[in-house]
Amino acid sequence: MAKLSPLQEERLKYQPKLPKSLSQGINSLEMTEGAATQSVRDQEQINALFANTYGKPVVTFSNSGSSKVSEVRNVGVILSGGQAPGGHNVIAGLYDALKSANPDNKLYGFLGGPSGIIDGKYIEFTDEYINEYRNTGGFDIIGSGRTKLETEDQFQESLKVCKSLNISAVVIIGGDDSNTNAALLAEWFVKNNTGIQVIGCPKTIDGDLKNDQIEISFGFDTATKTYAELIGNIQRDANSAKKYWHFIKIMGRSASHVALEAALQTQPNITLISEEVEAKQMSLDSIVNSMADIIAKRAANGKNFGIAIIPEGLIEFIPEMKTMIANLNDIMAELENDSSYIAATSMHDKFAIVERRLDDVNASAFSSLPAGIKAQLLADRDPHGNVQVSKIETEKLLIEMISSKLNEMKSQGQFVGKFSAQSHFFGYEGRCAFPSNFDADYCYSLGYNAFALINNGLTGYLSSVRNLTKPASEWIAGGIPLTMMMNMEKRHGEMKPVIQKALVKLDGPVFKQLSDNREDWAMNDRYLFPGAIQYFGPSSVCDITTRTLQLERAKELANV
Ligand code: FBP
Repeated sequence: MAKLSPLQEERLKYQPKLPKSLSQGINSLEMTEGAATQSVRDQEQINALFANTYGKPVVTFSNSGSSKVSEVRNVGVILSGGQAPGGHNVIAGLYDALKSANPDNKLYGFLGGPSGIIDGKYIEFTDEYINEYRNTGGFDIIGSGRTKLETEDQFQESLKVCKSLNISAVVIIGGDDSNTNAALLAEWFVKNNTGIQVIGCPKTIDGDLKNDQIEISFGFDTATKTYAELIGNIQRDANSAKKYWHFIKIMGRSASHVALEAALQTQPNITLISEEVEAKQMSLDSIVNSMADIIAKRAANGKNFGIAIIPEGLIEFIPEMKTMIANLNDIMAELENDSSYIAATSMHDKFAIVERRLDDVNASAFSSLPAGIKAQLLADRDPHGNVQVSKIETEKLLIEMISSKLNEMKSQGQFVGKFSAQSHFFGYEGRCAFPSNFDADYCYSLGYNAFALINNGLTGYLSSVRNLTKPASEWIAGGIPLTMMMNMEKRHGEMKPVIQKALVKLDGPVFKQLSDNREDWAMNDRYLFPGAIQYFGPSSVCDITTRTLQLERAKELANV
């Protein structure tokens, strides 16, 4: 084993907690089925596309008290999409459950994401191999990737690989797009009588894969605590030097859950929430004006500093930008094979081709942007057809526009103080952090539970562990059908079945906490300094969950 840091050494010894039902024996679980389910929208289309896996019931596990014999099974596992703290523990939980069910069971890890199952690149896990990765961050145990599993050829290749390893179940650990892949593969395996099961696990730091049965995706807890630590540190710096405005863009591809949670943990002066921008139809100019207004008011109070939080996905929620990007996505799908676009050597020429094809109003929104942002908008889409928002420097765009606005205000005789800004992007800093105790326990339970679903013969299900604000022993383990979370959306210019993203609810308790306080936080510095994640020490600091989970669960529990 390579030389380890002292924290690594200690974390390897941590034994993650399990829900009581799972800790009493994987072979003695009793499964209770709820009523038949429906997809969140577009029921007819989703039912037609998933004829074999649609409408299945939600299931929960309890301990039956009597142990059954478990047949020998080989299982394959895939890590898919962006890294999220705790992925290694999902695999460790899955491995421990599988070996405890029957020591002859085998777990194979497909390498480099979904492409591993197509190309037949894998490893077989052993105790020695797994043990090194317990309670560590990252996905380096087998690597990850964003290959989209959707074509007949890919499914055929996956089947060949599974047959060659005698694999009867595949676990896909991923976000909304990757679990859409899981649903498609599950349906194809049933339709073709392969006998191979597919189970998903809810991963993403973005926190947007959630519903009544999935209270939170794993990784959100650790990533938001990591960003909150960094924001707190910057707030101290800003409050010490009193000379900079810090514009901090926070990861989260689409929904603003991460920015909102980090804001509740730190109480910065300004927090933009993309969902609110869209609901209030705020244009880019109106966002700039309202931010410039706060900056000028603080300057009038002698405060030429502050903290502004910007969600990564903002640009796609600003109405004129959203319409333009939707138009642009369709055009980019066509331009992939357009010889004049491919041959254009300068960005200037590419912009001209794109502007000619965009509808008039979208062309003018596109051309109003600085060249750097335009180039970022034309960059390759991810394999699911999404703009790669992590590469769009909205924080810099806002600084530039606010700076001009403040100059304009100054020229009209208004006092605006001195505006000097620093930009930051927090994303990769949090995706591979050592999982918090919460994520370490939650992930281990999700993996363990994934095997329980397999052992009970299910396919097309997402591993679900609920009741998460209670101690782990009271968590409820079960599964929900993947089709229950699906609807039809446009991808790469075509309508496709996809898992619906959960956006920030503007009438929910989490956003309310921000909106009730933000005027106060804007002018009076109410900064909180959360500090680093603690792994050892009093439970009041080591085992706390996120504000999001606490507020959402408090509302749900009050409604029961
Ligand atoms: P997943 O949805 O796959 O979990 O990815 C989340 C995320 O971290 C987003 O927050 C971010 O926009 C994206 O991945 C960046 O991905 P990449 O590093 O592949 O560009």
